[in-house]
Amino acid sequence: FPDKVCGIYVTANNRNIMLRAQMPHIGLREDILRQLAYVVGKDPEHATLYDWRIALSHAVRERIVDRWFASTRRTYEEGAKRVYYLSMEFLIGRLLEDAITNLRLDEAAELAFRELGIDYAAVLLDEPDAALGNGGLGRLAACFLESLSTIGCPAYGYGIRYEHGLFRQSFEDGRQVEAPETWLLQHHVWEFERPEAMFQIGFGGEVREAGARAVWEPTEAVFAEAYDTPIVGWQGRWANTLRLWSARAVDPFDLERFNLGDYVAAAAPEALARTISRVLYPDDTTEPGKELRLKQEFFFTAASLRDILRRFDSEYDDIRKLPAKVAIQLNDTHPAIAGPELVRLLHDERGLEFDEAVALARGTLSYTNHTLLPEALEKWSEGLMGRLLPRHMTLIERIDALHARENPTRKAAARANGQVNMGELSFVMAHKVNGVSALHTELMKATVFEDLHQLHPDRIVNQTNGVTPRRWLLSCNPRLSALVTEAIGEDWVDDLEQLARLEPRLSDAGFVEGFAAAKRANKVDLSNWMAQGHDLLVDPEAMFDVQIKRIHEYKRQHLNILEAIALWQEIRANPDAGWAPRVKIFGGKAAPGYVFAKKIIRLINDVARVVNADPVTSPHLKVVFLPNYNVSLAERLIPAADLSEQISTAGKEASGTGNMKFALNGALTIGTLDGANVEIRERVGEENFFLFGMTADEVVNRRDIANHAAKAIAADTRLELALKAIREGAFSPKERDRYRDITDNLAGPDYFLVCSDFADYWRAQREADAAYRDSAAWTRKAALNTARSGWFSSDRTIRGYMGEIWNAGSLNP
Ligand code: B1N
Repeated sequence: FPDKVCGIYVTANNRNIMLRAQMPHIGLREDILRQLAYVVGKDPEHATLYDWRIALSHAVRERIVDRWFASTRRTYEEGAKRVYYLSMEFLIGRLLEDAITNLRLDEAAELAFRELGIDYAAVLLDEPDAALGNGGLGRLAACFLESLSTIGCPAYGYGIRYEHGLFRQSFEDGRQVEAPETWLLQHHVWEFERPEAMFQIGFGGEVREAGARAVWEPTEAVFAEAYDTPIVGWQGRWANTLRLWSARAVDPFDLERFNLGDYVAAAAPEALARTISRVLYPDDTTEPGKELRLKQEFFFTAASLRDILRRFDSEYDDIRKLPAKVAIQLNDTHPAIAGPELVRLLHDERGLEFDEAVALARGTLSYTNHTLLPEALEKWSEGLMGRLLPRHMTLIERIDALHARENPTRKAAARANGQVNMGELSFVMAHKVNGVSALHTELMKATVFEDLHQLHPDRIVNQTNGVTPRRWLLSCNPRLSALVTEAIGEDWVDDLEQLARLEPRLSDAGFVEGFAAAKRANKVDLSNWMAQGHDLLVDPEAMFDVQIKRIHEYKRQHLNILEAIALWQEIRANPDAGWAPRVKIFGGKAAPGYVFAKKIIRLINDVARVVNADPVTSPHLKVVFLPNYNVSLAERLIPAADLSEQISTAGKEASGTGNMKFALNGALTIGTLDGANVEIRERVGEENFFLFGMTADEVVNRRDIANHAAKAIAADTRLELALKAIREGAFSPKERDRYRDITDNLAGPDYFLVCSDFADYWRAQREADAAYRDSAAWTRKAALNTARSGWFSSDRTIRGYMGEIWNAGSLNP
């Protein structure tokens, strides 16, 4: 445990704090009551769940702070290299249970609340999700932060403190309705405001040449104010910081206008400045192309770089040490402006030669690509970029010129056709570029970065994504975790490959029964929750078949619902064929402007209404779309899943991380050879994975076949009948052509090859049915999925980044 834990505290209290640091459960109940009285200001008699939650959070937070200070001190003492993870999104979800798990306070907290007569589970559930992200990219950033702390790698996450995270989703008449999410309305216990860490960030204006250097004189400016959240790792051995920036006006209030009675105009500067950190763009793999988005990107990137250099300056006096002491990871291209901005700081503001500034920046920066979808590859018009960031525009031109000088055979440039290509820019400004699964990395080399890869064959590396086992097994699935710990001890929690030691236990009937019982109990819990909260009655004996992720054509939720329709029709035609009962569960949000994805949501809801009301099929098939899918709902669903739907068009899903969470929790995957599915299948064994569909290469060839969709439909009566039912209004009798867009698309261009993959998907689903009927064999396959998923820990991924990209070490004792 870190020494000098509480050197700075008043001596009278020292002994208690010492004790608490080593044994955090000591005095927890007293601390909760103290916090309730003196921080929340409530008498236990009148405390609400909210009050108890705030009191508990403060009691837990106290126990993190000592470790947090100790970690920072250690980093300074050792002169260690720091890692900075710049990300537009951090989808952290709830923090209280995470902190309690990592400090191992669960039993003490449960006991304390039992003694107090308060429902502990309800206290935990009272916390709103911090939904500062859209999906996989943001959740990955959150898993990485937790792993960095568990490993003890000195690191900071940098992002935006959005006032409103991802919208809240509800359904009206089956349609998605978006409402603003208001996570900050309640007191956010975990953050510390840092008014002293404030930077002025400029936009627009002119560039003035001053001798060899240029001076940028922006016309508009806002303040970036820091808020820090400690992120504690497993067993509280280390804590890092998530620093989020909030925008505020430089001149918050126009008194002259106010005195003239124009109150709205008087408050306008503040409102305008604050819009920068007002809302998260609700995009996942689509490009919004909005000026405000570019402002957000520059705002948080510039503030983070200033902060990083300030911290560097406080320790070192030679800027040439920057790459040795600082590693900055760009989470996709959203912070790509870091390249030119860092060059500007080094060249314009610190007087380094341009070429040296570029070399130092490149040694410090690295870039992760998360998607190859053309619509998600960020490009900004030169007009917009030149207006908002005139100096950066010139620097990008010079970076291109330098790179062309270094590489005379180079074809493309970051600045081309009136646009700035942020992927190209990130590539040339990074010493390493990584993909997020083996397949994705190979496709990067062969497609979007083909030319640059030829020039720099050592720059692209792979780091397959991972998930934190603390949240995604230990805390979300207590039954399975307890079973695992009983079987192999608890070292698996931060050494997930230990799960392999479960394999020999598969010949032990007691263990296998325990595994099946844990899954069953999780399914009963989920059924009860769906009955109470959503008025849905499902049979926990049925197979729970789950697809939870953003709604996107390439993820093909419509393939899944087409199969449900075909199955429904087939059961109706032949109700006594001994069907394996199924509950198809969907969850996910569509970007508000993504019309087709919203149609898919409505179709699923319409199908659910019709199918669930059919007395003939209802013992065998239910369809459920749970609203407002978020991290907390994932934690509830994944432990209860039997079948994990990972059915994207091959070549389109960069990695996926939900796929890993399901396998880890003992669900079998039905999936294509896409993203990390490929690696999951390799590890869990092909006999424990339901594979279907075309490969990435076959997908490309299939598109060249004229009328590929029509041909697939003509060859498959089931598909034809399912499409016909939609077209004839079986699920929208009052508006028969409601789904014309979908059926026309599927029968026509069908770019994502839903029809071409349908027959093979159907076959794989029936194989899953047959496998599920043999429950002993199924349990064995499920347990093998858990036992062989150890490699998918984000600890492994982070160690890969530390070794291959950051050259950073761990300070954990
Ligand atoms: O990043 C995840 C991957 O597991 C997923 O396969 C991938 O789809 C996801 C623009 C994105 N790629 N690109 C985004 C998010 C927000 C935005 O505004 C693009 N998300 C992914 C983690 O590697």
